[in-house]
Amino acid sequence: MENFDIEKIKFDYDLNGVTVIRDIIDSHWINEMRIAIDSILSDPGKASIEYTPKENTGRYYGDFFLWRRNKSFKNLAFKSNLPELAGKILNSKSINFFYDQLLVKEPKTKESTPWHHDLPYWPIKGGHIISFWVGFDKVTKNTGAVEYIKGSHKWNKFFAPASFGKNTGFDNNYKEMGLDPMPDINSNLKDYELLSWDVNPGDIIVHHPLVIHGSAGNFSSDTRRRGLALRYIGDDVTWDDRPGTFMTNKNVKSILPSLNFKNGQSLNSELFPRLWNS
Ligand SMILES: O=C(O)CCC(=O)C(=O)O
Repeated sequence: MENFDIEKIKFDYDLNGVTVIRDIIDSHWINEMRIAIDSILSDPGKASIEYTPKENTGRYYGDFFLWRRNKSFKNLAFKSNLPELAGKILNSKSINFFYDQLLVKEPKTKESTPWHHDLPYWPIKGGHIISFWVGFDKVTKNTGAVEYIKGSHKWNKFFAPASFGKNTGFDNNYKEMGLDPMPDINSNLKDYELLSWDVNPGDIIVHHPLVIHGSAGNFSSDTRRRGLALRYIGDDVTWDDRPGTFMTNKNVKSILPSLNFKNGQSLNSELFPRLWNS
């Protein structure tokens, strides 16, 4: 592992639910991934979502499981230092890949990412779950840096997922869960302590599956915001067959093999492969 203070990262992650690690992704990955992202953007996948309505400027593009159709996404997720880093932060003996999610906000994109936490979207349970948000541009508040509510992973709450865009079809899935909606955070911002970082390509943000987060649009006229969230899981994670999770969405299902996992079963499989052992 690189020369950074893993104990400090673990401390901040446990306390705040999020932290930043500077300069951890080698520049060859950044260059390769910029090409890969542009190739995906010019040939959108079957489960991709255009969150920006046609009449608006900019483009907010979302997509899932890119590693299954693009070698560069697979190489970054599988062969970089990230699986080992996940194992070290989570104190897990093994690490499997859960999935990757592309979140691009082109210049002049007004659409925000609503406040949400990730775990309610997912058909899994356990403590060994972590996300790395990797940017391929310099990202600032003006271009849509993700903001996090400090310590919200410890609220002991499980709020209903919010759909990232209108008419995406996901709302119907999420309604099936019957969970309480996220409180109106934007109207009460003074009640919350927010954390966010300007990041350069090479830096990553590490976040907990229950920390509440969201982002504004990309208000720049010329700077892109290409982000990729990589989700890793460890020893104690099992399948949780709750209704309405994002993998029950028909478009997401269309890009996956059939999911025959039973409640409580390990995910270790071709779809969620083992990437690292201590
Ligand atoms: O990139 C964004 O705006 C949101 C990212 C996010 O929700 C995530 O990484 O889980």
